Amino acid sequence: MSTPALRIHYHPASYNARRALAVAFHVGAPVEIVICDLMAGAQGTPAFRALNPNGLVPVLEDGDFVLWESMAIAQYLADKYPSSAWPADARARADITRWQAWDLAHFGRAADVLLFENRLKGMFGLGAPNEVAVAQAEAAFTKHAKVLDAQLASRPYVVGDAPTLADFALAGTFGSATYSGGPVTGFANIDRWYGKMQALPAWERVSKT
Ligand SMILES: N[C@@H](CCC(=O)N[C@@H](CS)C(=O)NCC(=O)O)C(=O)O
Repeated sequence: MSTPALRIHYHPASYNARRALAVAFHVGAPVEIVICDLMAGAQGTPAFRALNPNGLVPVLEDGDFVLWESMAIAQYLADKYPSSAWPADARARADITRWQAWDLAHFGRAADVLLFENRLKGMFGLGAPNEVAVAQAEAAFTKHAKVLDAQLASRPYVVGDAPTLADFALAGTFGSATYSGGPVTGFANIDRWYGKMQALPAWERVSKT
């Protein structure tokens, strides 16, 4: 019997999809990429909504197992294809999960407001950015980036000496904030770390996918 296909529904404009795909490449998961054309509304079709009722990418299919949410996909692939990106040690895993949770609750929330206000509104004809929302998100992003910058002052990656799922999650968010014109400058440790993340073969491969 042949191994069921491992498919990731992806769009290059989605930083959530890109960070999940970067983990797939980094851990060596043999993923087949299925482009979900967000610009043409493919995420709204009944076939796609049967996979993800939220109508969002990324979605992973592993045979009859369907998984959405980029962090869950990254973790599933990292469990399936073991590597230093998801060490077996309980404390290391808790530390990685801490930063993923922090991204979802704080850092990524601020970055998502900037993405919506500064980029997506213009792209989809939704009007001018709300200046109050932008100012609040910039202040929140700066506050959180200081925390990340301090964490990276004494270590090359967020949790130790090698890139982990925490780095892939946070670098995705940081890249999104850069694209949105967020307040990303002035963080020397983040700059050094983000440069190393961008130079990873998996990250480079995603930037061409
Ligand atoms: N929390 C989700 C967010 C997924 C998400 O927001 N995907 C966006 C692209 S970054 C999307 O598919 N947007 C399509 C739409 O809003 O119609 C994850 O981490 O996977």
